[in-house]
Amino acid sequence: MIKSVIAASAMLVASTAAASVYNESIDGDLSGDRFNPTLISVDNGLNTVTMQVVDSALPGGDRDYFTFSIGAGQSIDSIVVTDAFNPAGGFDSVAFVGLAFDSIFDFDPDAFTGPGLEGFVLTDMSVVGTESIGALSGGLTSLGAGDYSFWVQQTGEDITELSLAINVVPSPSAMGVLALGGLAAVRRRR
Ligand SMILES: [Ca+2]
Ligand SMILES: [Ca+2]
Repeated sequence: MIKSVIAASAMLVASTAAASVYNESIDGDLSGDRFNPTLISVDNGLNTVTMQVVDSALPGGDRDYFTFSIGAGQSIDSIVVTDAFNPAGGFDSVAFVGLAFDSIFDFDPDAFTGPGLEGFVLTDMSVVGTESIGALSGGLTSLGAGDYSFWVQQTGEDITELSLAINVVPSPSAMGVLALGGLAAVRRRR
């Protein structure tokens, strides 16, 4: 029975998979309205969001906002900018990525002031491929149940295409409850 509990736990971990949960080239442009971000759904595993932004300082520019919820028993253990490049082949591949612990973004992107911005990264090559959860969250290493919103923009005239990979895992407490539940079941059956 202990073996089967361990096997069940291993399956839980193994069931986590990488998935593209939103890609603007397929799913359309993400919202530019910070009070109405595009709602996406994430699940355990690697959730990849791919978008393009350009020139938010001008009327024809494009900001992207999206939001999602992390459920009870889940947490985010890493956020990585997996790619950032200029599709036109220009040099400017650096965009701004900010995070709020909310389903909207109170922070005003034009005045660059206001509450709600927990942290941000600029997608230069020193950031691409590296763990950014701390920079985005004000130093946290794990983000638990709640609402989260991302704000992505580019203040240059070249398009930046970038991908974010958000890794969602069963939270340690949920794993503990699962294991304890399994052990309790073992004990009951003896
Ligand atoms: Ca976009
Ligand atoms: Ca947009």
